Amino acid sequence: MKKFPTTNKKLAEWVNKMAKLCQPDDIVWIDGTVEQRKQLEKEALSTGELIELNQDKLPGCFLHRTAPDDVARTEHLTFICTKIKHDAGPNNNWMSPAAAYAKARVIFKGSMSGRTMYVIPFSMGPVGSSFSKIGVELTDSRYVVLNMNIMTRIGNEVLRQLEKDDHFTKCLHSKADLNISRRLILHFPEDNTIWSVGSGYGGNVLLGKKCLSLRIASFLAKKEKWLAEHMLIMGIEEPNGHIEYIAAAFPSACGKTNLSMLLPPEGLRVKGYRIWTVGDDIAWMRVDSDGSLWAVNPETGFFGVAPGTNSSTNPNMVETIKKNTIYTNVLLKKDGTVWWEGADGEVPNEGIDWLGRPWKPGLIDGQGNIIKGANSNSRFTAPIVNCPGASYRIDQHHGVPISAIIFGGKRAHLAPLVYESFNWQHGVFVGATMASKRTAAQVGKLGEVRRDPMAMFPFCGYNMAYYFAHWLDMGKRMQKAPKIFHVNWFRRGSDGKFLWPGFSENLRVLEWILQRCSNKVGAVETAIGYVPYPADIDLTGLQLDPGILEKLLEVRKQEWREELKGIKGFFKQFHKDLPRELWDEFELLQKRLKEK
Ligand code: OXD
Ligand code: MN
Repeated sequence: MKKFPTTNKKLAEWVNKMAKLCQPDDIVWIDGTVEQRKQLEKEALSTGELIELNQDKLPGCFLHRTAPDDVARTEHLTFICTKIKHDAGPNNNWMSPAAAYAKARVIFKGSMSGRTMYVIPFSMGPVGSSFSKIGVELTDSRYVVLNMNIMTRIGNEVLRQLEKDDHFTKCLHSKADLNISRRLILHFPEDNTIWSVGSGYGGNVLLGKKCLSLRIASFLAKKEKWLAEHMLIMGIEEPNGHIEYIAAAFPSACGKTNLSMLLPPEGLRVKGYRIWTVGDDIAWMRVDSDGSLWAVNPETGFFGVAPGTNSSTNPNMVETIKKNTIYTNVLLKKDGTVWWEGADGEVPNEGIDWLGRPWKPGLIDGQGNIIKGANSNSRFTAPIVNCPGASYRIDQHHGVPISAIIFGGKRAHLAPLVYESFNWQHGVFVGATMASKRTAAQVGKLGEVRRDPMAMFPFCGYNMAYYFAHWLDMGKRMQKAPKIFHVNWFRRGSDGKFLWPGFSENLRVLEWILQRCSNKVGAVETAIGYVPYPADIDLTGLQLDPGILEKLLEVRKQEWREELKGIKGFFKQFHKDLPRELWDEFELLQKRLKEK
């Protein structure tokens, strides 16, 4: 056996076994040092995996281009492989573990020949915290190593931890030939194993992120009685200096990142609010000895959507991505900086598009569509410590206490700007019936409304009916459960235009939510939950036409009666597994909607 820098026999044996399968020319252990990172960057520049950007304007920044058909998560090629199909549920594609291993083994076989296999020990969550989980990713991609270096805690400190604790998620990734017909993202929750092959897109290959921190973690969380959620975590510092923390779930590319780092609008800034970002995508939450829910962000970086990011939508992100950032599939400008649709400044008059072709504004493809400079799901990977609003509690082993949980989606009509659930059980119903428009973060038809309970539909690593039951159970474990709210920044008027300006103005809604949490304001009881009195939303400094707030807060019973049909159809696919409590909530809502 080759000499490895670990005393963990299980780890060494597994690395050897996978190397035998993939046949790399060499095996390199990632130690987390700056020297090793710099060496890998140098190699990636020489192979073309990375392109160096203008180091005066964007120090430590690089550009990467993926294969043209490898730009988003491929949910149809993503599988949960449990022994019993029913355990994966109607929400997942399923393959038996034996069939999945056999199918992927053929693709992995010899896939790393002529390449190096990198061994990345990583910790999701602060190393040694009781929240944290360790994984080891084997990959033949330097891009993956360099991204994991931003997104997670990696290297020797994790290896040392593995000498004390033998549990880790076995993550195997190979680009293979990047062929979509030989691409598979396989999860084996019962073996604590992930196999991903044939892709180089972050969501499919940074295995600590969606694969471990959501799909595998949700499975573990049910067993161990905690929550692994697709949620941002943010601290709202109130004018008196006290910080309240909230967690919020929105489907992919619906604004979690922007909300998690908003800057207060002028009218509220004078009151003294500040926002502290703990995380923008994933929350791991546990009930602590005080009976409340505490959360950590298991990641250390942002893998954010570039298009639309600018100084008015997200000024803190614009600051964050000025250094030590890896850009993927954006436009390369002549001066060695980058651009995307909706970026700051003028549209450049020339550049190299995300496919590596010369580009200028106004180019049209064969079907008459505008050719974009950046892919709609182009991304940046940036360290959270770069963020001017990064919370000082990011590394705390204990996390932060959560006062409110917010669910939301993009709904053009149905959902009002904000409403509060009646209690935890009703809140679980609100989360379980979430729906949103499909975005560019996943391959598929853009714009169609799809049900996305708790924004976890693509990420729940087991039967979602059991997941709902787990949420109901978690409510019973807490003495001080967070209140649950629903928001919709995307309601449109009869002219088709958004009624609410969104972005930093959303703090006005968060302020109401916090006031509800501390029982400072009353609310209107409606069929769907508690809705604000218009006067309780502080609109200072915001030019909103008279009557618009009332329109935003309106509960239109006829639309909700229509919605009941969609909810019923969705629930029915879980048959008798769906917790009775959710059918009870359905019937209560139906009854309330019948009343005048
Ligand atoms: C993400 C996603 O990248 O949800 O966070 O797709
Ligand atoms: Mn996400």
